[in-house]
Amino acid sequence: MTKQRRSVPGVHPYDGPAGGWGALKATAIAVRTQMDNLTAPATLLRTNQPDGFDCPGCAWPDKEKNSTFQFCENGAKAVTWEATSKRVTPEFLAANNVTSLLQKSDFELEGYGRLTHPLVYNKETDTLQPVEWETAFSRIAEILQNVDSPDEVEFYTSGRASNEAAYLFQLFAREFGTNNFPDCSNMCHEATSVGLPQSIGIGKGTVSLDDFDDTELIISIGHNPGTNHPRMMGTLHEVARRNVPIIVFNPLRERALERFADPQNVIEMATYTSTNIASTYYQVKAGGDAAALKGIMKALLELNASEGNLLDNDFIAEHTQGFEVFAADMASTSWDDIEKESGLTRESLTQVATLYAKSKATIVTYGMGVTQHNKGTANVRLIADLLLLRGNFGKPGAGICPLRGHSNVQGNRTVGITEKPSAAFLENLEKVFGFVPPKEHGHDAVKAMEAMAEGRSKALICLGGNFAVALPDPEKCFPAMKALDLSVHVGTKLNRSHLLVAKETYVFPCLGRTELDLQASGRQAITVEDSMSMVHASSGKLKPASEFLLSEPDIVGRMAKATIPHTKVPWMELVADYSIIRDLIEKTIPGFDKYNERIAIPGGFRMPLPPTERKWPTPTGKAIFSVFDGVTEDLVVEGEDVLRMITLRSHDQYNTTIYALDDRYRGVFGRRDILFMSDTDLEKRGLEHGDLVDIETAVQGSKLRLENITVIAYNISEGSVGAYYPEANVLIPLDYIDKESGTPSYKSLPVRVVKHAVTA
Ligand SMILES: Nc1nc2c(c(=O)[nH]1)N[C@H]1C(S)=C(S)[C@@H](COP(=O)(O)OP(=O)(O)OC[C@H]3O[C@@H](n4cnc5c(=O)[nH]c(N)nc54)[C@H](O)[C@@H]3O)O[C@H]1N2
Ligand SMILES: Nc1nc2c(c(=O)[nH]1)N[C@H]1C(S)=C(S)[C@@H](COP(=O)(O)OP(=O)(O)OC[C@H]3O[C@@H](n4cnc5c(=O)[nH]c(N)nc54)[C@H](O)[C@@H]3O)O[C@H]1N2
Ligand SMILES: [Mo]
Repeated sequence: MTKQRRSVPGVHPYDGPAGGWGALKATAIAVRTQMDNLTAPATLLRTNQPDGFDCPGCAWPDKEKNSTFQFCENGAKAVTWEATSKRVTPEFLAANNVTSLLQKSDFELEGYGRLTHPLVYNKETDTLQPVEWETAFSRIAEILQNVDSPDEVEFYTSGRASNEAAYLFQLFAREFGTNNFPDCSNMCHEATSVGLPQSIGIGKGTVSLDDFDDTELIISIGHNPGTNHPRMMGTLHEVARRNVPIIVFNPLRERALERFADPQNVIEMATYTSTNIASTYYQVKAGGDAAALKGIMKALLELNASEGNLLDNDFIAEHTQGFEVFAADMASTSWDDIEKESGLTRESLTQVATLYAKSKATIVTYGMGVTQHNKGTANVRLIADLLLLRGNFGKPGAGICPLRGHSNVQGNRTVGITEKPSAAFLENLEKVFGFVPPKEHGHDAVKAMEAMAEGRSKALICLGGNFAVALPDPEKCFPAMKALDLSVHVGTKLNRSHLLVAKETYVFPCLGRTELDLQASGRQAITVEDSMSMVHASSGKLKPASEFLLSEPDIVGRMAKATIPHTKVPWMELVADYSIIRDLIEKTIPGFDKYNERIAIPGGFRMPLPPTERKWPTPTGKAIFSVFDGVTEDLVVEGEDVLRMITLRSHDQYNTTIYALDDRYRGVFGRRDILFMSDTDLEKRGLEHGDLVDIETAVQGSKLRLENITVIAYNISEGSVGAYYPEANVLIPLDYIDKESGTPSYKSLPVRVVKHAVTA
């Protein structure tokens, strides 16, 4: 029986499947509002084509590089957003000072369009104004040369940067003398980068797209592909149509995981039908996955004890260690604790174990719902444990599939963007370039911001991104940005981090993926690595948004050349021809043999993934079972009224970039000031659908609050609530992190929700 509810402006239940005609319509709108009608079709058709550019939307790979255009609504939004005909001109910036721009929303700021000129902040007029590139570089060099220690400078990377730009950026920082590399990965899949090597020896996924053709079971935990990896929906759709079970663990009912109409499927489009995706949907509690995973494994061990032969004993004996201790921990974990913490019954978890025991090849896919918790790293190891029990590595149709974020975030790591470089890599740099790189590990994202807030770091150089808005706790981060001596931002569009100006601030506009990159040796291609470790070339064709733009490698190269007086790196030669950068990557990083030759092949090549050959680059050469202590992933806060808040991406956003104010599949339109809550939790608090509420952080010592939010009834697990990122970041303390990986726990903040006190 559906409940009679009051109507709330902008909230209308969405009953259709995800995808379908709605997705086509949304694409048409994205094109119409951002681009010139003549260039748009040709541009979109070049997305992910052999001679085209890699889609900046996400890191999901492409089935066949020579195939027809793979349709994706949110990829189209990412492309049209970059290829927009709107511009932020010097006249616009003269007429709108920084203080007034800071009053605008993130949505409005990026909506003004592409940056056209290199800019410097003028304190007197409080405006950003054009500056000559070389003037800017020499002033930046002067400031950087005068810091007390290179470790007072932070080098931030957002995962859109190409391998070539990222490699030059790390070379710049390391020759300058620091390993301070805060990056977006520190807020994203760091738990994977830290946890997986401990289990299987490498911090990357092990599946390829072909594995989805052979798999017999998919377990999907904590990711929302309908919005964030829409091209994955094509794959899941195919798998579901083969009647392969897809078991979902997610506190929210995400429509695309329930039902999807593939816009490439002519019959579904013509008949308005769709395909069910999840075979079973478990609405786990936010932060309850460790308990759920332990429950599945405990049940599997119990079934194995009674029925026998349900584990891959040969695999466990030959390839792993630590099984006995692991099994003892499962035995001593109580079903009561598992049920309470996961919100799921023993019966349900045993059903999953039964299906898992039947499957000869299983893939586990996961995203931010797993990594962004206090024990995110331990969660990732639990997923590896589950797969190890039945030998689900190194055979067709099986493996682990972390869904990466930014389109080249994985590549950035591979080419050296890490605050914890290996000794071998540093030795290679020294051998090839002849400078001595710093050995001491540097700052990750949270540590960098803490150092800035405490005045230990004085300068910040950002290769893309929106650092201060992406991190939690703006109350701490925003003043820290303003206290810097210098901030430099390389970006395509204006955002809040650019406007939180330091004593001196420069904003540099760069070429985007879609644009033609011409250097002294001719048209350049860049390379990226997708979620499945495929490295391939990308090259844009569009006329750049302005004649003053430089490419990212060019900006980094010139800044480095100006800053490091006796540099050992021939920066301008590298900028003139990116294939020389690739040669240097090949010389200093394993796995890039014949780099230039192999990217000439459409589709590129795969980076080495030893676990796919059942080789385990761990200290002992074996895959390792680990023990998750207890069942709780996050800080325990006493009190019946404490809820777990998830921060979410809407369908119309790319991280801090808000394309529009709708979240179609969740039935929210034209607004983002929403809190999703279950009927039971509304009732418990005497609240009604549509009430105004205030949210208070329930972490001890914190007074963070977010007021005037509209709470709406939603199909979300009891005890969990959801709000939009980045607005809800005001509630998350900066040090509320997974200690092992440093990742902020954006996905299960303890909060209290009270009715908004109306002041007269
Ligand atoms: N269009 C678009 N594409 C994107 C992005 C974007 O913002 N927009 N961002 C890119 C980036 S950087 C990233 S990292 C990825 C992010 O892609 P996702 O990993 O899909 O990220 P989120 O939107 O944060 O969604 C997390 C999902 O986890 C669920 N969840 C939350 N808490 C829990 C929990 O405790 N347990 C479980 N099981 N589930 C939970 C939420 O309900 C939600 O469905 O997408 C990339 N692609
Ligand atoms: N509460 C909460 N907070 C979160 C998350 C969450 O789930 N919840 N997710 C976290 C995650 S997973 C991530 S990855 C971070 C994202 O953190 P970031 O990567 O720092 O943020 P983005 O919003 O992706 O950055 C957007 C900006 O990038 C610039 N840009 C776009 N394209 C290009 C380009 O081609 N080159 C350059 N140089 N610049 C470009 C534009 O100027 C744009 O304004 O946020 C994190 N923050
Ligand atoms: Mo991310």
